[in-house]
Amino acid sequence: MVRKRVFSGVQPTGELHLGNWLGAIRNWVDLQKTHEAFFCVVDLHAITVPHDPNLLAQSSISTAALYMACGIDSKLSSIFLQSHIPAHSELCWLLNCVTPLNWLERMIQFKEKALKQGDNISVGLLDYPVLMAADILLYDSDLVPVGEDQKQHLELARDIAQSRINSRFGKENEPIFKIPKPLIMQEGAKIMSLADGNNKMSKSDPNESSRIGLLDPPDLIAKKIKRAKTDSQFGLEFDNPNRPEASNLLTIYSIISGLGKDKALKECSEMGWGQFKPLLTEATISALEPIQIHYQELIKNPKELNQVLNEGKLKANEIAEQTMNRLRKALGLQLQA
Ligand code: AQP
Repeated sequence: MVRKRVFSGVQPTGELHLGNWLGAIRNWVDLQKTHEAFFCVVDLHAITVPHDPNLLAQSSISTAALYMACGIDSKLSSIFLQSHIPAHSELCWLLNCVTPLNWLERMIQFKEKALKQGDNISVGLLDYPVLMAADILLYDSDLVPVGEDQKQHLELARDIAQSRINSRFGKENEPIFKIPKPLIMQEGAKIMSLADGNNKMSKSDPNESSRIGLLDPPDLIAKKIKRAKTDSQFGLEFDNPNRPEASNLLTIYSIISGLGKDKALKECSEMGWGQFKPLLTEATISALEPIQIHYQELIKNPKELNQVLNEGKLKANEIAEQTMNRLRKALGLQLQA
């Protein structure tokens, strides 16, 4: 039986955090067992905001190593860097030429990030969702596991593929692009900041205490959880809109302890913050320990890491070129003789 294909990625804009793991990578680990999986380090996305070239190079390798440390197996999945496959940029340009500008101007992530950057906004930031559409469409992906925050971008990718390419340039029984579906995992779909339960946990938040990095040492994890915002009420609970921090921290605990929502609620509904925070700290430290140990082994061996990335690149490039040839031909771009 042909396995369905999944594609996803994280941008190497800093050290991966609990949100990236619980909302994305943790789910990839299961998906790779039943799907043909492509997991990309989306470094071209990372330069849509101001960046330091040395840090980006380091962070790209570190992100790939963290994928593996979290359980992405290079025998089951193709792991590669986006910038190593030229078709991402080429497809982005071709899609740019058919994407209405106002579709991009209404993207929530663009509006939020543009607001933070004042008058220093690049065209790349506006174009981020088109590059993401290119990433997904290149690999004829069936499913794209994303967090709730990326759902709007995936809708855009589907609209571009269907109404701007397949309907205009494809034949009825021969669509150029496969139309991907989002795969939103409910549990952990959105992990919020430790400093404000109404904001997403984010790599680019200037407040480092707002997130737990996957490589944070135990004492730092303890410090961050100790400082995490709380409220004056007793007992932990889910989904009370007036208590976003309680819901967020209990969600984190329910996932990383492996207890699930019902058992975690039963255990913590009568607990004060003073009792709950050490419990969450201990569960977080133990959950991250094996990832950190595996990461240290991987990062010491750059030759092996590069080999994994190279194998991933070769496989990804082959599929990407097949898609590009279909599109180039349909758009009237001459294929090389
Ligand atoms: N807080 C989160 N909760 C759940 N899932 C999350 N993801 C990111 N943050 C959370 C999921 O991780 C995947 C990759 O994200 P990304 O780094 O490519 O982009 P992002 O969503 O913009 O992540 P950050 O951390 O907020 O990065 P910056 O600060 O650089 O923009 C996606 O599947 C995303 O849903």
